[in-house]
Amino acid sequence: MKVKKIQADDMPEALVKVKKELGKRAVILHSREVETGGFLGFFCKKKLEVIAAADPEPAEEKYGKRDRPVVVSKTKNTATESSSDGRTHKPVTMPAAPAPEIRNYSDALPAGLSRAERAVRLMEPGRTIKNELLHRMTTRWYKEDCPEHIDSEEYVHKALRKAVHNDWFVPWEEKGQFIFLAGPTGAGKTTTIAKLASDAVLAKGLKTALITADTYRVAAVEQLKTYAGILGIPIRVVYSPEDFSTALSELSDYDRVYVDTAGRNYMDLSLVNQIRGLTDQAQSKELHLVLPLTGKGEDLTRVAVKFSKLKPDSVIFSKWDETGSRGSVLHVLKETGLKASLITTGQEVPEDLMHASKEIVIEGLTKDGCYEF
Ligand SMILES: Nc1nc2c(ncn2[C@@H]2O[C@H](COP(=O)(O)OP(=O)(O)OP(=O)(O)O)[C@@H](O)[C@H]2O)c(=O)[nH]1
Ligand SMILES: [Mg+2]
Repeated sequence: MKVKKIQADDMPEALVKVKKELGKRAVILHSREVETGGFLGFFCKKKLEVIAAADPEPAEEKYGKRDRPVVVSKTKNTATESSSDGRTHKPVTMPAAPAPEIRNYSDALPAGLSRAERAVRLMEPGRTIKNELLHRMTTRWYKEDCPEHIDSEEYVHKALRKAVHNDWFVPWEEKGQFIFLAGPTGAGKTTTIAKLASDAVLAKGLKTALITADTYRVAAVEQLKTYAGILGIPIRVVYSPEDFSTALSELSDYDRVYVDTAGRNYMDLSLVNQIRGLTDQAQSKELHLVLPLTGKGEDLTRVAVKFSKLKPDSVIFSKWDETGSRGSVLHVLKETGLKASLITTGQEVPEDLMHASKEIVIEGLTKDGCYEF
């Protein structure tokens, strides 16, 4: 028996490599996540390590025969070089016409599982979560004795329910008097403040005011003034930390003061610190990061990591309606440990706003035309 240790980014890629290196009769004995590379414990990459084994193929089977069976064994979370776990494995017929080079992972999976794999890929949840979902689905498929037909949508849902945690979300409570929104340029900060202020004034009847520290764009001040005018609430425009201090004392008897900040490149730490210069002045306060889902998951995560220096109370994900790849939500929450509170779903003030939760996010990842199973 030939035994090989193979590393891959995820289970579908591992299956392809195993098939290529050991043939279609190969058996996966164990799999586990390992960290590779890096320097002094930094910059490590997560990989899936798979131990696979195969008996040499009989000479007459080496070339040409179509529809030959492949046997995939149960995967485990610990890696040892021991041989088979003693279980009898049900053979699975693989698709016809094996190409000399397998170009697509999906070729190595039954149709239902490859549909599920494609759905996960299109969500763009980032590599760690994608691998976790694929691992959960392939392990389940194997545990269920490798059925030829599966309900892809149910597979994806169940894997998501296990991978996404309730404690990645926090309720939107507004315990602070001064509520700051910050985030990259064009994220939807001002529009979201208008939605929140409308709710405070019209639904809750709170004494509400606005502050804008976004004086970089002439139109930005006008935009917030328009909303303040419609709601009949005061607005203060601040050009410096001193102005801000004055505005804080002038508005000290208001129940809620929403503070709009200028869109910034939060990859630049000095800009993050400028926001701190404002938030440090307020006693009862909250700070929320607005991240647009139209951005790439990796970029949003980088911004969130820099911004987490300010210990934001939550993340508001905006522009939910503008993308079919909402996996960035999972990417950011998993990688940063920040919690999601709200999701904005359009330009309409005040209605296009909803509370974030595990259920809403899972539905949003798989429904609304994001993926047709
Ligand atoms: N589709 C969609 N558009 C949104 C959403 N939120 C905001 N927008 C739009 O996005 C654009 C930018 O929104 P703003 O609220 O001005 O964004 P901002 O973060 O304040 O922008 P800057 O102040 O320039 O950094 C506007 O055209 C908004 O109407 C949303 O949830 N969905
Ligand atoms: Mg703005």
